[in-house]
Amino acid sequence: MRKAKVLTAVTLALILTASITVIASWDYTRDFSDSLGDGKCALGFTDILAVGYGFNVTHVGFNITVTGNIPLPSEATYFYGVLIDSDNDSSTGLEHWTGIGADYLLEAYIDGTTVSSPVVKLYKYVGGGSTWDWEEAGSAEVSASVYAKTVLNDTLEVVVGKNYLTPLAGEISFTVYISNDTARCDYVSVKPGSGGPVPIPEPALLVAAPVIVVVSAILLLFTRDRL
Ligand SMILES: [Ca+2]
Ligand SMILES: [Ca+2]
Repeated sequence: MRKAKVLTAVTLALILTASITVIASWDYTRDFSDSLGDGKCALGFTDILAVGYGFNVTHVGFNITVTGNIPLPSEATYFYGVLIDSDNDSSTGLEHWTGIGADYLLEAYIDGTTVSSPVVKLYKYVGGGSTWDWEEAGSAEVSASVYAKTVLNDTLEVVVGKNYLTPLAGEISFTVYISNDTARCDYVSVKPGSGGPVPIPEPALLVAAPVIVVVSAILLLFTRDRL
């Protein structure tokens, strides 16, 4: 009987643990539009039409919708970056000219080698505030994908694990850009006065809650077994 109770507790724990793994949909989303035709590079897929932001319990995602189709692979190298002011403090991180203090850079790129999906990495700012100095932040649970937003226009989605953005305020600002080796093609900044900042929950509390449920369930079953 005791063995059966333990097995039940483990099974319950596995079920509850599975419920807090990554999910594909977002709990919160916001969309921000951008002008058509204001891109500084010649190709349509470097002109941003809209930027999307979303989060769920574990991850944060940014969508970049462009004019036309994003080529995979691309003949030239293009960067799709998100500068993230994770503490929503413009005096920390890179003092970016869009007015945010970027603590992290989530950047994807396409070139002649990116056949199935863009390559994406998370970088932490390590400079003194005015120089472009970044250090790669491990795996950071990042991913990037391209999908057809409409028949004509593609969207590139980049995702990062929320726990890798520290310190993390209750709100964040960010700047999305597309660039190549020689020019900044287009950008959108979401910050105070420009549609932002946007909310983001503290990750520790959200992750801790289901864990507490699992531990409580196990303790309850063991306690009942002894009664
Ligand atoms: Ca644009
Ligand atoms: Ca900052």
